[in-house]
Amino acid sequence: MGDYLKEIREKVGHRPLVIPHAVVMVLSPNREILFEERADDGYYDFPGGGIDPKETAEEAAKRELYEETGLIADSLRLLNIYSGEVTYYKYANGDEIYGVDVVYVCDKYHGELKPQLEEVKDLRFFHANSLPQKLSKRNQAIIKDWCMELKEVVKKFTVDNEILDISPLGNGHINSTFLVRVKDDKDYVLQRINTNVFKDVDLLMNNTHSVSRYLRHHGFESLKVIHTRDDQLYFRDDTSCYRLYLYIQNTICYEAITSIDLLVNAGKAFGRLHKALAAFDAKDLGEVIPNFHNTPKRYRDLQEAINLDKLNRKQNCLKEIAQVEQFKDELSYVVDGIKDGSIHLGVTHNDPKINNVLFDKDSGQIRAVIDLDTIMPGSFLYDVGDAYRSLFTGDNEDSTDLSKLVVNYDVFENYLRGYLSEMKETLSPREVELLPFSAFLLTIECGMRFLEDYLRGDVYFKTKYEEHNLVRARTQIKLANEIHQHFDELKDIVDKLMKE
Ligand code: ADP
Ligand code: GN1
Ligand code: MG
Repeated sequence: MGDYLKEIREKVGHRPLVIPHAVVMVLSPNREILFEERADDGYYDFPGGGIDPKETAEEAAKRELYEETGLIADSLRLLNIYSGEVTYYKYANGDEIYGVDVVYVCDKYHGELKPQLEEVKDLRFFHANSLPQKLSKRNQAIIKDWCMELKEVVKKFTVDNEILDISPLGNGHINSTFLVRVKDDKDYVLQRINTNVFKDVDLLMNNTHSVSRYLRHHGFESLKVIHTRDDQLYFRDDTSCYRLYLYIQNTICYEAITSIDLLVNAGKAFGRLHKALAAFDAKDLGEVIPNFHNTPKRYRDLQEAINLDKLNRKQNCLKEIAQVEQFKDELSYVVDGIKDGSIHLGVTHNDPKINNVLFDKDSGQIRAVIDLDTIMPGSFLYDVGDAYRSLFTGDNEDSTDLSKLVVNYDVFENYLRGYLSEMKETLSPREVELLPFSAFLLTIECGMRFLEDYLRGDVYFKTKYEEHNLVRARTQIKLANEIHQHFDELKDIVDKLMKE
């Protein structure tokens, strides 16, 4: 608190004051938003503070930004001014305020991020789809207005009706996803494509567009790409690439599944997808992320990150590195099988995580498999294995209680029952043999990927806190160990289902 305010507080105590503030929303080049975790009450706030006498709002914004974060703003743009009820705040020390808050957006700045220790516990950039929970009403309103600025982007697409609302949607780890509500028409999904992950956006969009169109022509509900006004599959501005889909209405998306029917249906959906795509000409598909599920290559990438140890984080994960190490000779079974022909090279989804499947809100039936970004030539085992990784993980991907990461035999059996009902005749003997192993392989691979990203400084997956990727690596490595110890039980289930 500045001296000016301190003096006033000494005279009036805690009673509500109307105070002008200058606030700055700092954006990273990836459009992540800078928040400070307040040292007093743990709420997440934008840098900013009270405007001093004689100071302009803009001067105060720059001063506060520098004091609290060490950053120097090169330019500020006014987002909005907030006042009234929405700005009410009661500080941990009991002081009450109503603000008149002048909020700027800053995407050009320099300097090194350094939190001011008395007021700021932590400083971090957050993605729109993984914002901190503890946000004041005013900060929620600021985010809402900032999302609404995407209106200009939506207008580049063939959408004619008035845009009512734009808000973050879902929990994806890669793209930034927004629900766009429109007057008297269907909703849309706007995505800012993560070009750090998807370097070739033309190739990405051609894949997504051609696969989704193919699936729709073969009777499946699928993503519908909305074209731009100049008939492109995506819109590119100075910094970002955006695409627009129709929102698939009346659906629900789960982070974890409990009902048996949903499981059988999910397995069936991926079996059907594999079958449907068997006739799709794979030469029409580009390899969006080369070596995406090449586990031995993932292992080598991890070794490289360990050797570089760019941020000195290796010391925090020696145990996890050693755990991965013990499996290094088993990582090439699937790539070897593809090479020697004992395993098919099909067209696969490659990211069959359960939140990439939409279920009908009323009937619970599968409606659509979404997130078609990684559709590429691959092994069926990649999808089966990764589906298990995601199902066994449930909503514990971020859990620090590792005892929750266990093999669930009912999940294994019922998903596979659905999958095999479509694919039993197609799978080769080696593929059937490796079904339990695939669950292990994709889980350890995912653990290695989180660990690699932790060591490289969180450059791939969106994170919410410093050790997020390490926590995720731990859950996956624990689960991989569990699966590895229960191959016999899982094999018995496969044998039983193959005889059904
Ligand atoms: P990411 O690659 O970041 O995982 P997704 O394409 O999976 O991005 O989208 C993130 C989330 O947004 C999904 O898990 C789902 O909840 C929701 N979503 C995406 N597209 C649609 C759509 N067309 N209809 C309904 N919900 C969608
Ligand atoms: C990512 O995009 P999303 O959240 O559906 C990742 C998957 C990982 C998963 C782990 C393109 O999936 O490969 O298994 O996180 N997708 C990409 O949760 O890398
Ligand atoms: Mg997704």
